[in-house]
Order: sequence, then structure tokens, then C-alpha cells
Amino acid sequence: MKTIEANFDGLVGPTHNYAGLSQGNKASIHYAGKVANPREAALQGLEKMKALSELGFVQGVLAPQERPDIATLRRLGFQGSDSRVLSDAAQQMPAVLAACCSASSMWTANAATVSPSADCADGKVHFTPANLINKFHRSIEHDVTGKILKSTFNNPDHFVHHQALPSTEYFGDEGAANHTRFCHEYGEQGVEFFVYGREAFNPQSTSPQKYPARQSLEASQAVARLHQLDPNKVVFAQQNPAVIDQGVFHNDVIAVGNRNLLFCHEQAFVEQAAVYESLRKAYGSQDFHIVEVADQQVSVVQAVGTYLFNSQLLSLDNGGTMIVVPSECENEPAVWNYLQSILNDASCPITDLKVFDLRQSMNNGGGPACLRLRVVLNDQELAATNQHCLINNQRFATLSRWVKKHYRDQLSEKDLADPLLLTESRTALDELTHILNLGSVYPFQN
Ligand code: SUG
Repeated sequence: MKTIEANFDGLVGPTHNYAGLSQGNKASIHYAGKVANPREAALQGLEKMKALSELGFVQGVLAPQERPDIATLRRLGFQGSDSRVLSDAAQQMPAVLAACCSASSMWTANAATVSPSADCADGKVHFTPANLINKFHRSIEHDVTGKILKSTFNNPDHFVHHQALPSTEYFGDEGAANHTRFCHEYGEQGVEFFVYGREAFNPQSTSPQKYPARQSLEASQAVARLHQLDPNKVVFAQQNPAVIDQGVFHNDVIAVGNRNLLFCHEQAFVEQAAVYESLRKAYGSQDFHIVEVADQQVSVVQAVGTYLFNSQLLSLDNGGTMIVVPSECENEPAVWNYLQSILNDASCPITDLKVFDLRQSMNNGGGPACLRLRVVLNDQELAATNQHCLINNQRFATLSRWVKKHYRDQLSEKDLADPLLLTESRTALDELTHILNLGSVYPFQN
């Protein structure tokens, strides 16, 4: 039986905008208030999906959320018609309205943590939606995320869907952005690597001073338990608080792994040498590669500015590994020179490079790896997956047409209360649920 790693990218929703919602995420704060282009954002994302599917990778798509989130605004006491809810919120609490309009579900690395069936004691693929409790605009995603995941992986013989962890900072969970899996072949049992920012129940533990550590150790441990992982095949490591304070708000901004390869900055983890040792021990063979980047080669500031580590590492049929980076890497000489040097180094497992323009997402702090959720699937599990959510040239064409029909090419804060935006968004999403055969996943459809 063949087992592959599929990448499920988030389709950018029609309300993509720059609201400066994520303290600790430098790009989000820097671009606050700028005019966004939702149409371009969605098309940039689709181009990446199409390109990777054409290269032979299994590529899926996850639907966006309903935004503006009228249901949440009503929960907060806004009443009357939908237009009234929007106008009152805009007048009384514009920051809350902006949060309820964010298209942040596009970053599906934060949608959930996924463990492949080979790692889970019951032999099924496990999904735990991330509660994303640290940011209000993200904390309102997990309910619908769970529904979308259930419609995409809709077969209890193969897929187990857990509830998100309790919605409290004690169990702050950011999903796959802080989770990496190492394995020899995708179908074999792997090592699951959970990176946390702080220990919620240990007041003595170290944590960042300036910016929040979004993931708690206790959340990572809970996910490992829920997924029935073998404790000998799980490694927990703390993210270096000093780099969180420099804008590394998720581990996937400073480290990425695939198969037997870890690519990371030398300042990524607390007690980095011990982390490497634990990974090697859990992996169990000598064939484990670590490509560590020194601060002298690429500084943390440069890594955060270019998202070098928010890359995708994809296994090629010829045994090589392709690194997928955002075009910001091309524009920073230190990073670009570094990438050229590893491609020219025969001993480095990274052999190929692909660059994508993802600027619309990057301006909110979301690179290639943020935009995708990895789901390892064997033949049967892939066959049990909703086939309408897999990208091929035809689906790409349908989705591109759909984006061009429904999306605006400009959006700024003053547009968020426009009742027409709500109508446009719902019309688009209703059509999308048919294209992707999702059934009714949105509050407005129930
Ligand atoms: O949670 N940005 C997202 C970016 C998430 C990136 N994901 C990963 N690293 N996996 C966040 O900070 C900004 C929205 C705004 O400011 O309008 C935002 O939510």
C-alpha cells in the first residue's frame, strides 16, 4: 500500500484584509490598515496549489470560514438585522468587527494537528482542531474548522475527529504550526515533534517577555494523548523564548521538517543539542539529517522577514527534497545566497527550489507552510477523502473562475461593515460548498 503526504491549503476567503490583529506577528502589525486585494490573495494561493499538483503532489483545498461572522457578533450582543449588527459593531467596536471579518482561516497549518494512522494506536488518522485561543479573531475558527474537516475527511472507518481543547490559555493550541513529524517512509510509524512556547501549569518555567507564547506544553501533551501516540515516539521541545520575542510566533517560522530531515535556525529551541539528541533517539536510526542555519548565515530578523523556514519540504520521486519558499527569500541577499549554497552542496538533502509569490498572505505573516495542513494518507484513506476537495487542473479552473466572479480586488477596514460584502461572501461560500461537495458547514446555511 502506498502512503503519501497530502497538503491541504486554505482557500483565502473573500474578506481578506489587513487589520493588524496579531501582536507578536511583525508583518500583521506592519501592514495594519493597508488596502488588501482578496482576489489576488486567493489566486496566489490557488497558483501554488496548482503548481504543486502539476508536479505530482497530492494537493487538497480547505474551504474558508463565513466572514463577517454575524453569529459571533450576535453572541456579543449586537442585534437586529444583519446590516444593523454590522453597522452597530462598526460604530461601537470597530476592532471587534475587524476580528470577526478576518480571513485568517486561510493559514491551515493552524487549523488542526493531524496524526497519520501509522502513528495512532487505533490505526486511524486523528484530527484535533486548534483552539487558537491566544487571538480573538482566530479563537472563533475552530467550530467551523471542525465541520469543514469532517466534511473533507468524512469516513469514521478511517478518520477520528476530536473536539478542540478547552478554550483557555492553559491549553492554548495552534495546531500543526507547532508540530512536525519525522519518518523513514510516510506509511511507517513516525516521531511526532511538538514544540511549545510555555508551560501553563508551571509558574517557574521560562517564557517570552514581550510577545505571547501561544502554545502550551499541556496542550501539546493533550493532543498526543488524544491521538493515542506511542510515548516513545513523541518529543516535546520548548521554543526559544528569545526568538518568540523577535517575532517567531509559531515554530514553523523558525523550523520545518519532513521525513528524516529537520531544517532549522540554530536559535530555534531551548537546549537545542538535547532536542536533537531526543529526536535522534526517538527516530532510532543514524539516517536523521539536521540542517542547522547559523545566525551568522541568516539572522533571526532575516528569517522572520523572509520566512525562509516557513518553507515546505517536499519529497521528490528521485529521492531529493524540494524546498518551497516565498519570493521574499529572493529579495534578501543573505537568504538567497544561503539557499544557493545548500543547493550546490552535494551533502545537503535539499536538492531543488521553488519560489512562489504569496505576498498578499505574507503581509499578514503567512508563508507557504502556514497556508498548508499536512495530512499523510494511505491509498484507502485517500480514496475515503472527499474527492471534490482535491486539486487538479479542472478544479483549479473552477475555483479560479469562482474567485474572479465573487471576490473584490480591494478591501480595507471601512468596507467591512458594508452589508453587500456579507451578501457577496455568503453567495460565494454557498456556491463553494457545492463545488467542494461539503454540505452545510456554515452558520448561515443552517
Ligand atoms: O495567526 N496572521 C496569522 C498568521 C498565521 C501564520 N501561520 C503559521 N505560522 N502557521 C496569525 O498571526 C493576521 C491578521 C491581521 O492582522 O489582519 C493574522 O491573523
